[in-house]
Amino acid sequence: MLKHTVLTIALLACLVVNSTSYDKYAINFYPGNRNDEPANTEPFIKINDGYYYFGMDGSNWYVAYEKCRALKSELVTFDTAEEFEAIANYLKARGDKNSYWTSGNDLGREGTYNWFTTGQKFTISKWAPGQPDNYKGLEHCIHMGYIWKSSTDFELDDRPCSNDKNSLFHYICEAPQQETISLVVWK
Ligand SMILES: [Ca+2]
Ligand SMILES: [Ca+2]
Repeated sequence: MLKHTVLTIALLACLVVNSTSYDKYAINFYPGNRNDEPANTEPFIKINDGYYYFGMDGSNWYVAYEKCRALKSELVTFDTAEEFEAIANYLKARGDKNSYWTSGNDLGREGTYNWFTTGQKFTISKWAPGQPDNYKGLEHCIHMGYIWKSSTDFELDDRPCSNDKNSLFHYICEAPQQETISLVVWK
């Protein structure tokens, strides 16, 4: 949608420029949101530089992914420890100790944990003690939560992606990075 809008503006700009004097009219495009115009990002919540949706219905990993895709987003990927901490702090601030699916899994290659959204390997070390353990050889999808009864913070763990009534978790969807432009017309 955004690309179409930009293209449409660009085409209109060409028409205006072509049909009028170059001396009299100039159109400048600027990246970003120069006047901090409010943008409606519902149902996504802005946390640091990202936009996230917290799905509160219990779903297996595949259903969670489908629900994020239906919102034109993906299950969350933690590119940095800071991003993980920001989400954990947000949940802690609202007293939320639920488990949430992420896009992480080792479905492709057992023992190799990638973010499904980006294809990148895990670079953060937020595993709960003793995890990932691939318990009974059935655990391939990664959730964040208070993993053990003794846990005092959010950490990561592998659990069965589906076919497990004890692994129906909430989920975090992450919207693609937003791009905004400002259009200034001089005349
Ligand atoms: Ca596994
Ligand atoms: Ca596990």
